[in-house]
Amino acid sequence: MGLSGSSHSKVKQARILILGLDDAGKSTVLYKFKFKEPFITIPTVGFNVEMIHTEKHLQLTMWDVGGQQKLRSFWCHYFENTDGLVYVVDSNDSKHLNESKKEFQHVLQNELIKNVPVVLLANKQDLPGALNAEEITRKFNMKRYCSDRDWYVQPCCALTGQGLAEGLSKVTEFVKNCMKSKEESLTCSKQNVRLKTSRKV
Ligand SMILES: Nc1nc2c(ncn2[C@@H]2O[C@H](COP(=O)(O)OP(=O)(O)O)[C@@H](O)[C@H]2O)c(=O)[nH]1
Ligand SMILES: [Mg+2]
Repeated sequence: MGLSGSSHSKVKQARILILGLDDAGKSTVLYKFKFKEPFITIPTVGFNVEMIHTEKHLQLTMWDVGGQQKLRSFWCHYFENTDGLVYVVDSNDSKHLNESKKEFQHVLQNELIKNVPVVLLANKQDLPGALNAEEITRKFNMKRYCSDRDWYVQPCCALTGQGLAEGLSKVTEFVKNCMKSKEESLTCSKQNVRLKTSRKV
């Protein structure tokens, strides 16, 4: 998380990672966030990255990283300094839900992702077999695996954009909370340093 711009316009930057299995809809989500238009995606090899302003003083850099099995071992190279995780699930793909859950839990266990807030997008709600948000919450054991962080499960359809604005505003809210508590703990530790130094004198 950093600051940029002149002293008049301090824009806070946050780094958001979009992960999930291949075909879950990550790139569709990213481009719908960015352009609000339907977008034809091709399988992502490597990553896509876009800057998105959700508020005047907050810019999200969103990284959409390829989710094919052979690419998943590269996910961890993107973990450092992550301020928020968007995990995209194809709620209609019952065959791959367990695999998606396993990858999700693997990510959460990483030390670099500790306490990072999560918005899980239960995507493809337009399809008839899609599990709803409650079912996905239960299936992904969110209460247990995300007990150390802010989390939210948002049902959506990335093709039409339904539910995405709510998902993005949750990401923004969580990131702002995190920034606030980091700033508070920084102020706290500065005060402690000042106290310790003044005691020495
Ligand atoms: N029916 C439906 N299809 C979707 C939705 N979101 C994405 N798709 C389709 O799912 C496929 C994979 O999407 P893509 O964004 O490339 O997935 P990625 O591999 O996770 O980046 C594409 O054919 C998309 O058009 C959705 O909400 N509903
Ligand atoms: Mg993609």
